[in-house]
Amino acid sequence: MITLALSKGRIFDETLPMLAAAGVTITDDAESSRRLILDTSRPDVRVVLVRATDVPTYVQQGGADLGVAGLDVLLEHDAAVGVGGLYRPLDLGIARCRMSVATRADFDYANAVKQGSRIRVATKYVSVARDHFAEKGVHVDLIKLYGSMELAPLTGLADAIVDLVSTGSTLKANQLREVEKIMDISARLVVNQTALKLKREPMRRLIDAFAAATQP
Ligand code: PRT
Ligand code: MG
Repeated sequence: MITLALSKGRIFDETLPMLAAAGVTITDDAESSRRLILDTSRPDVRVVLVRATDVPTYVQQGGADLGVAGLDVLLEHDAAVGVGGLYRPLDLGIARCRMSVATRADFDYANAVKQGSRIRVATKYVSVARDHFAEKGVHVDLIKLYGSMELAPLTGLADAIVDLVSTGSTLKANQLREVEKIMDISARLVVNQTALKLKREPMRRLIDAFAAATQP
């Protein structure tokens, strides 16, 4: 049995066509059923639904043989617990977005950076943010949040946020503006190293099928 960990939402939706290209279709209705283990058209492949941030943990600890997770999630996971046991062989090119710095329109970010001021930055991505500002030599006080980052500059909790941006409409709706792109983000296929050794052939075939379906 090969177990693939996915998270509900855009990762699941965008992985489905890639799985289909690999000859794997999900026979359970993921949206309507409350099942967390989904059967597929292949008796030797199943899908488990976990929180996006739990995908690396499942794969690393062997709860799943492979999984699909955003680079944002993987980088934070790596910083917290390390990469041991986890292969990250493939950029799937799906769930694309960018990680950026955003501020209120009345906050002069460029000037604050130039002046060497301390900037209060709220984010879920503390590790990526810390590395980014350290590299730029910008002094920051990082404030860890678990969601709704846009609220932080609006309430005076922070001067800036580091968050994912796709269309930009969430920032716009909250009168924030993107002032700096940190990196491009897309989803990666991560693989448990031990599973790859023990189930080499079927795992390789599935990974190769993902590779063939990857968007350039
Ligand atoms: O929602 P939940 O708390 O369960 O988990 P999650 O937010 O981690 O999962 P999900 O499904 O929202 O995101 C899974 C992965 O999709 C992320 O880890 C990213 O790698 C990727 N991805 C791609 C995105 C976006 N695009 C995205 N736009 N993840 C989140 N967003 C959010 C962003 O945080 C912001 O709130 O969408 C909003 C911005 O979108 P625009 O289009 O308004 O700019
Ligand atoms: Mg979300």
